[in-house]
Amino acid sequence: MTTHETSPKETAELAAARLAELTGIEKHDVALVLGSGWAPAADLLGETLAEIPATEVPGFSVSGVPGHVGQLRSVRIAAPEGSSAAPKHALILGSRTHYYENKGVRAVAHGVRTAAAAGCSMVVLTNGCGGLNPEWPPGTPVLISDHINLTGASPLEGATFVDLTDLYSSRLRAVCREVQPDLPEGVYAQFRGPHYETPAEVRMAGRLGADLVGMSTALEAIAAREAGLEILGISLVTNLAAGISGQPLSHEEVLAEGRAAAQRVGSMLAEVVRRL
Ligand code: 8IG
Repeated sequence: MTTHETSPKETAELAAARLAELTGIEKHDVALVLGSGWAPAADLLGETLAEIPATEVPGFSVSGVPGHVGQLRSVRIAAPEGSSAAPKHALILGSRTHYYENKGVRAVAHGVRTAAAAGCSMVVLTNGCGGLNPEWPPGTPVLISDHINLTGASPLEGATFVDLTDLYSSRLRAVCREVQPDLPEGVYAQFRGPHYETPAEVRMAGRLGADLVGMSTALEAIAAREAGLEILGISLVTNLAAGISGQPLSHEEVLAEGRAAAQRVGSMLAEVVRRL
């Protein structure tokens, strides 16, 4: 008898099949990964057709982070007003596995791989992050223009040489700027976490060219590119990075800023997704 190890793609295909069965939606068009502060945006996107605990779908596990909801939601998004386009089906991944949870890179990449297997051609990766620019107060949404992966890890296995030029689609960034012309752009640096940075590490990230620091997104974006998805990345600055304001960082502050900004960034995101 030959044994066969299930590949990440096969696990994602199993998850997508189960998702289709549980939601009754055969194909999704766009996926959204909602990070810290973004969960309330799900309610503004459209009509919820189905909501499923992520734990009922192969490859997903419970999230250990307060403020992260472990639900998968299927939402019907109407076309923009005046358009005759068909409605879209959005798959909202309310749970994200972070690299710092030590569940491995397969768990980190499973959500975007499932999105691709479910038929999505695009993924919107959102996160809450620390900001280096003192002119971006907490509550500022920032388009991710590029990233610096400081985790030392890759979600790809074997000799998989994937091009990361224009990883964060300039086409999709332009759609965002149609909705909100003054939306700033920045480079996102992914640290491993779960501790926040020291002020010296934040200065280092700044010298390397980062404007934003966080603990997600970069590894997911790499896996999404491999899976053939077009990627939109949007950060919500929920705190100034360590040493920028002189104030200590707290997860409670992060959640409070997220709540305060949720309505505003939520409706912006809803309008962006209608136009995708
Ligand atoms: I929300 O200041 C949030 N996530 N690494 N640094 C890092 N991740 C974060 C931060 C931050 N704020």
